[in-house]
Amino acid sequence: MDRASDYGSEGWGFNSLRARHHHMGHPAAIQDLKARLAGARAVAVLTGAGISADSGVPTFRGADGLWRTYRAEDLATPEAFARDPRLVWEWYNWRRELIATKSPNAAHYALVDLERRVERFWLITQNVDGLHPAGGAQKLSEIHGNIWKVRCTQCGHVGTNRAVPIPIPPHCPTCNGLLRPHIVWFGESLDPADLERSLAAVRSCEVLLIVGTSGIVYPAASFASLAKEAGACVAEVNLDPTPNTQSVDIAIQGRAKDIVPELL
Ligand code: BJW
Ligand code: ZN
Repeated sequence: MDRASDYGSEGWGFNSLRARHHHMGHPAAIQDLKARLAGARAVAVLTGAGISADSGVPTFRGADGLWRTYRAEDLATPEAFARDPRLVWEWYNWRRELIATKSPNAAHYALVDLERRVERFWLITQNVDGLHPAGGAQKLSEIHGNIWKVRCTQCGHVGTNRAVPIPIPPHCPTCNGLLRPHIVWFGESLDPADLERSLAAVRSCEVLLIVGTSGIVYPAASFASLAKEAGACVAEVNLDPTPNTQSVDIAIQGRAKDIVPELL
């Protein structure tokens, strides 16, 4: 048996190319995605904590995601805040202090380049750290809110507050009510306008690029399949496999700050 028939020359090339697209930062996958992004007139991007991990911000479900002994699921709920607003604010003060020292990285900046290059572009971020806007992103929805914004539990007033640490408990400048972070906690609805804008982008894009999210928190977790159903090419950049990895068209394993700039 000669070498060609050994491997089955026909199927081998195709299958290996598809398989390679699921391998670690392989040049073929990067080139394929790069070409698709260059040719696309409508691009949507979904980011999660992984893109900010490269700026030194801990992820939620990583080993460094714990504060004291609490998980995000224990603190990021309206029930936790009602029970112990001081505890929840102490957690946010810890994170505000940490995030205040961090800056956008090459991946955040590369996405700003993409925003300027693509005719119809929308960035959907689950991150509340504000590093996308800090890097210059303009066409974006921060669907889980922003850690530098506060909202009054009495009158609903929303304001920016960059105090680090914020005096606990913080009070509303207009009605003196208790302030809470302007962040979407588990069991709370996303802002309807943000959600609409994001769904429209996901349903009408040619390419959906998903960067650094574990893909388990809804509704963002449904965006990959929505885009796929609408006929988009769906690509994922992540350090590790996720529930999306097997179903996306292009999966690239690697660090956001290394891979995303290479896509432009
Ligand atoms: C790298 C990297 C590097 C690392 N480079 N990559 C059952 C079914 C369906 C839905 C539900 C359900 N049970 C409950 C729900 C609803 C719930 C939900 O989805 N729960 C799931 C856990 C199951 N969702 C909600 O409640 C949402 N609201 C809603 O659905 O309203 C309607 C409704 C209400 C009630 C019931 C049902 C429906 C609201 C969700 C709000 C989430 N908010 C949080 C907390 C904010 C607190 C704060 O930040 O202060 O937002 S949760 C937390 O997770 C945070 C994040 O934005 C979000 C996503 O996490 P992310 O970004 O993916 O981070 P990680 O850490 O999970 O992953 C990091 C990834 O990066 C990893 O994959 C790494 O490999 C990778 N990585 N380094 C590239 N260098
Ligand atoms: Zn108020």
